[in-house]
Amino acid sequence: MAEANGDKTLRRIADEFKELATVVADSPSADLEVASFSRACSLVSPLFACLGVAFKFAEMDYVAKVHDLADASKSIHTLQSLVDLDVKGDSVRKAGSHTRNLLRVKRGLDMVRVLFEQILVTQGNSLRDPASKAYEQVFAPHHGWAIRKAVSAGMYVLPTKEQLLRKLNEDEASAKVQMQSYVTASTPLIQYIDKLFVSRDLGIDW
Ligand code: 1PW
Repeated sequence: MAEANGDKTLRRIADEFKELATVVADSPSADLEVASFSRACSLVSPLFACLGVAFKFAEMDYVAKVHDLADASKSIHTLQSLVDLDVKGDSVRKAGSHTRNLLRVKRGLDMVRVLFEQILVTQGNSLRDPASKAYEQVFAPHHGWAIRKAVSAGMYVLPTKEQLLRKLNEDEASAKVQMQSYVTASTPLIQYIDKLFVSRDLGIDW
């Protein structure tokens, strides 16, 4: 049983995102701390690692950007002020800006959300359809030909669902509960971040 094991990656992810969802549930103007956001995001990194060597680059990119947000949290308290500082400095879209990294990290969270959603409704042991759908929906529109090509090659060397669950120390039933819980909690959080951008006319399609 997964419960008997010390490693509860999925449970921790689900719990932290539930926390964040309650913070943003009240209002779109609620303050969300950069520190708690980046801490929750860092829990998702091992998931990318579990998807196999093909997603090493995705993992490295995600980890670096979450790390940048964690670093920013030392001097910037909320996500609102993080975005507003870049607006003031005219650096929203600049490579490496906190706001730009936030948008990329949000896409990582969204991709995991769609991935889980698809795993929950897909029969069988292959992750290829769930992962392809998640990538197509969230990242593909923003990636050039070379990256899309590399990712689609990576889809052929994904672990099976069974292998993924084993790495996560979950059985089918416990994984379902935690995945559904992440899907439910991450939805309002992702909407909240989108609103941070849209309400300032920054766009989210870049
Ligand atoms: C569930 C399994 C499926 C798919 C995972 C695919 C994730 C694909 C992400 C690959 C990203 C690695 C290459 C880096 C791309 C960067 O150019 C790009 N980053 C992202 C996350 O799109 C933009 O980053 P930048 O220019 O703002 O530093």
